[in-house]
Amino acid sequence: MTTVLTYGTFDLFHIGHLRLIERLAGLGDRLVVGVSTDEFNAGKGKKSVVSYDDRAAIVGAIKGVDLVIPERSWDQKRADIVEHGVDLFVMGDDWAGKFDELSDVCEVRYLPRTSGVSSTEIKEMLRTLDPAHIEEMQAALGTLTRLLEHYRDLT
Ligand code: C2G
Repeated sequence: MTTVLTYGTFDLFHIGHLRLIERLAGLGDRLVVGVSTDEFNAGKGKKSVVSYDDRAAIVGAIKGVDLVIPERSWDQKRADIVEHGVDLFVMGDDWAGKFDELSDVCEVRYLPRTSGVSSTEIKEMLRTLDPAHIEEMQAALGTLTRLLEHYRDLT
């Protein structure tokens, strides 16, 4: 019985998250996923679009996930590994080397990320659709148009 553990925010759940979870489910018999709480994210200066309860529910419903635990702090990993009898701790390679210090209590591995998708990029796209942003763009367009008209009159 191999128990695998990982952590993440899993905000705006996308194919990159799914591909990672599918690969982790294939590496062991039991998969435990730590989902970062809204308070923990706030401490990191991050705000998720989707609440912790909903992110945890979504991750918990993914085939292959056996247990979802709240991630409340950076330093809970070692205790979680012992508490859940973890054999293999895995993160995407954007965290490469960051958790090597845990290799005295279990195997630590990093897997290649899925390229071309991230919650940050999705948020950026959503931001451009934000009415306030559209207003800003319209104001800038108005200024440009006036400038061009003024320039045309000069020439
Ligand atoms: N991921 C991936 N491919 C992507 C995006 C993310 O494989 N295109 C992986 C990340 O490498 C990570 C997991 O999906 O292992 C979750 O990513 P995030 O939700 O961005 O989580 P993060 O903010 O990195 O939180 O204590 C660790 C933190 O909780 C990690």
